[in-house]
Amino acid sequence: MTAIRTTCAYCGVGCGIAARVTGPRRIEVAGNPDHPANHGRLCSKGTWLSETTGLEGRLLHPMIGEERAEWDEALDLVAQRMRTAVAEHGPDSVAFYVSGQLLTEDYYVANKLLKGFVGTANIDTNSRLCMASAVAAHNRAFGEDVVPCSYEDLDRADLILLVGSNTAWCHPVIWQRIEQAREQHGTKLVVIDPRRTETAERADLHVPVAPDGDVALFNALLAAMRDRGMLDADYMAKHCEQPGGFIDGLDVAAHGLDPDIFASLCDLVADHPNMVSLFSQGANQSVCGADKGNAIINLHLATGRINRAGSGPFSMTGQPNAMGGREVGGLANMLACHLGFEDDERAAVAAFWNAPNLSSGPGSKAVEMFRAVHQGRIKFLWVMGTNPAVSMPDAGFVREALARCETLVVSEVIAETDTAKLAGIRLPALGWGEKDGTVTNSERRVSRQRALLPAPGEARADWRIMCDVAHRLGHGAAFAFDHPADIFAEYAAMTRLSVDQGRLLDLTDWAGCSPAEYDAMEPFRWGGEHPTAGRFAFADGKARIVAVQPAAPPAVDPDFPLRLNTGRYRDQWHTMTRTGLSPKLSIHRREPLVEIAPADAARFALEDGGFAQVSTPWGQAVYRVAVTDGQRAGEIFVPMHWTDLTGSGRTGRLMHPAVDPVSGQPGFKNVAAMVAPVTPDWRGFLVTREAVRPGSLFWALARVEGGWLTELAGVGAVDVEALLPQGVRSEAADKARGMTRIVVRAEDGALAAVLYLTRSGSLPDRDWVARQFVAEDASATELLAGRPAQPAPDRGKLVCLCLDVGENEVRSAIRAGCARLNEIAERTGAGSNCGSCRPLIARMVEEERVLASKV
Ligand SMILES: Nc1nc2c(c(=O)[nH]1)N[C@H]1C(S)=C(S)[C@@H](COP(=O)(O)OP(=O)(O)OC[C@H]3O[C@@H](n4cnc5c(=O)[nH]c(N)nc54)[C@H](O)[C@@H]3O)O[C@H]1N2
Ligand SMILES: Nc1nc2c(c(=O)[nH]1)N[C@H]1C(S)=C(S)[C@@H](COP(=O)(O)OP(=O)(O)OC[C@H]3O[C@@H](n4cnc5c(=O)[nH]c(N)nc54)[C@H](O)[C@@H]3O)O[C@H]1N2
Ligand code: SF4
Ligand SMILES: [Mo]
Repeated sequence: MTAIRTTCAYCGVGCGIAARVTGPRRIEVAGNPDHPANHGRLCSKGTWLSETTGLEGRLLHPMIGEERAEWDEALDLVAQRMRTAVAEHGPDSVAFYVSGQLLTEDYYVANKLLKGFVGTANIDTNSRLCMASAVAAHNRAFGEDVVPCSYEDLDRADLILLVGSNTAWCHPVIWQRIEQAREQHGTKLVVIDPRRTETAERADLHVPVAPDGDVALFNALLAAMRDRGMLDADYMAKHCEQPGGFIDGLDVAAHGLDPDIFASLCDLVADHPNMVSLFSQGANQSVCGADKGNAIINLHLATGRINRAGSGPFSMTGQPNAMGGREVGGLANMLACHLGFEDDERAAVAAFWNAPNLSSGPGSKAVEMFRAVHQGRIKFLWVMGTNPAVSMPDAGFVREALARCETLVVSEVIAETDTAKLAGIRLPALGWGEKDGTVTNSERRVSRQRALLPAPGEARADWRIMCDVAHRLGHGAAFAFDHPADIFAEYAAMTRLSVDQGRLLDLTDWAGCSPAEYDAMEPFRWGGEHPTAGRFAFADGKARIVAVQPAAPPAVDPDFPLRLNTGRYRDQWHTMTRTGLSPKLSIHRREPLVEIAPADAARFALEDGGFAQVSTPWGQAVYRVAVTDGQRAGEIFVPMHWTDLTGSGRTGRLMHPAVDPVSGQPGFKNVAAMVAPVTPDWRGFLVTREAVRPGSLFWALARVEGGWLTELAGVGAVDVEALLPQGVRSEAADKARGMTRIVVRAEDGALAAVLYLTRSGSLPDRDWVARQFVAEDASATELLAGRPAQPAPDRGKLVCLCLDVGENEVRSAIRAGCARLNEIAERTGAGSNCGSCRPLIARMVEEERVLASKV
């Protein structure tokens, strides 16, 4: 069995994978030691890709409404609807909403078709929700959307600032690289985040910035460096344009932080000229996200900490191909190859594509686009590789827009996503492990994704589906691609236009590459380690320091006095359509929590482990309560992952649609909100073979081995019949405690469901019940009792997914004297494979140290 080298499906780190096919739809995944992005490392999500290549839930055939259709019929209908919309309402009545999870080849075709041939720039991408502010900041500072750093800079930096990034969870392999630099090189780490995340816990300094306080903070930091004589006047004179008086006018006292913390931050920054600032959604997803990006970049420019080893402002990309999408013009305000809508750039693009109909100017950005759909101005919308019914702000409104759209086409790998359920036409796409193409990671490194498995059902590559429609629209000649290599070869040739315009994006070495060369492609990085080292992309070759000023904080609404922050869990990916199918990845967090400070929990009468409704002017959602001192009073945090199909904690419905005026990116991290306790009459959980959606006051669906675990709580009578499948039931009830336990067996004796409900008592250990569900010798008596007859040693919650190590085993090792992560790994195995649990183990070491010191 030879390994096939490919790239991970998930985040923008872009880890190389060596995968082996071990059976029908079965693969084994390992890190590729030769890939420069990860040198063999993978996090939990990459490691457990093997649990997501089955056919469960897949969309395998084109569907028109609820009817299965032939490809020809579906494609004819898509083309006809597009043609009619254009003929009756003009090209701007057509829109595509695409994704940083498409491959570069898909993205290139989507953009060429819509902007070049349909004649509208109404193509935007979920990167608008993700990277748009960083793009805007790059354009303003560098004259082009270029990341001026590389991963090697992390190995050489003496100080790393993480701004608005939960790196240990969201870019875990970058995190491991940072950990290695700290061990080997003594690199210092600062985390700037309102929450004390697992990332922040591990830092030398955690700076608990106020929500959206980053511009004030970085401006004050710049003023402090000015006062300490740390600015690099020489560098600025040679390489920067700056607005007169901007730096001189900055106020060092305006940081809004505890003065001691600010002083420590200034000392660290002053003492370590080799500094990298990594930033992600705490910076980008803000109504002042572009200004945050420029505030960070300004500090680097003014101190000359850029374009040299170990230094620079480094925007991390979220999705696997957020960067590739930006390169081929996935955003509504760009053309392909980093070109804009200036006359000469438009003319160059029109000539290269031989495009009769190139759009004359920018199209609608995501939030505007869905507004136009809602108002009926957009009649035809094609969504590919994204789930806007969940992930767009004000998702309730977006659902309404999708439901009323005359023609909604969705290209998906999964049959029933929240968005796909609203589509009139569904087209089955090839997924990760089935498709071929390229992705570009955070450091501009282009890598191949390669097919491992045959196409399931009738699924087709996204680029192929669009080319088939282009043919039907009469544009066959411009879309005569037979292989993704043909598309890549054309795109690479097109980067000549970028070079001609003085831009840095240059893939011309790959122009006209053959399919054989494409197949053999090794990961390569455009622009080298520091692409802006020679010059910046403005005509004068200089960068721009941008005069950014902090915006006034929003007025406090007495009805919604809290600031709601949202983000990610370590082992779930966005709307959970794929990671939600993996039992391993579902262990870490099985339900959505509202994290709240102890003082606020007291103030709003919330109990740890109870339930709370979070409301905003836009909607409501119900979560389990987690009281934590990682959260500051006045601020709460919820995950973005749960949807109408997976539970009551549907965060997208809570988000305001306010956007950054420059970038159009929504402010997902700072929404006015309120919490209130929810007191159900009963609560419980259910394990079933098929997913059940109780729709009760609180519920959350999680994958377990062999089935699904549903947490639920509600008021009034429990509709047990609606929850349980057919079969032979045994039941135990304890009226006094209002306890009901039901075990259902199928005709053949196999366990079909287990339900536990209680009004006031405690509930059995979920992990134990879930294990019984797949155990050969599961005993109904034990299940009804809610515990094993012979209690096994309690292993505690599973910590290490790879080596199957529980919390209590880890704690015993610590108590037996293991203090370093490597010792614990050697002793128990925990943290020795993917390493995603290492920050959690580090937290336990710290907790045990505190406990021991109290004795
Ligand atoms: N496990 C996992 N990994 C992922 C993803 C996933 O879904 N799951 N998605 C990928 C994608 S597409 C993306 S974009 C990235 C996102 O990666 P991250 O940006 O690291 O993730 P988030 O959790 O969205 O937000 C990061 C942090 O910003 C903080 N923050 C909130 N407001 C502010 C503020 O005003 N200032 C500052 N400085 N910080 C603030 C939040 O408290 C949060 O801890 O992750 C990628 N990796
Ligand atoms: N509240 C809140 N909301 C947020 C964020 C936040 O931090 N807070 N973050 C925002 C950010 S940064 C992002 S990136 C977005 C992500 O939000 P989405 O892009 O909506 O989330 P995903 O679940 O990744 O959706 C990808 C969809 O594409 C499908 N898919 C997978 N592979 C393929 C393929 O090859 N072809 C096709 N056609 N389909 C495929 C998947 O099944 C899935 O339904 O969410 C944004 N929304
Ligand atoms: S860090 Fe994890 S999710 Fe991101 S690319 Fe690497 S293995 Fe995949
Ligand atoms: Mo993202």
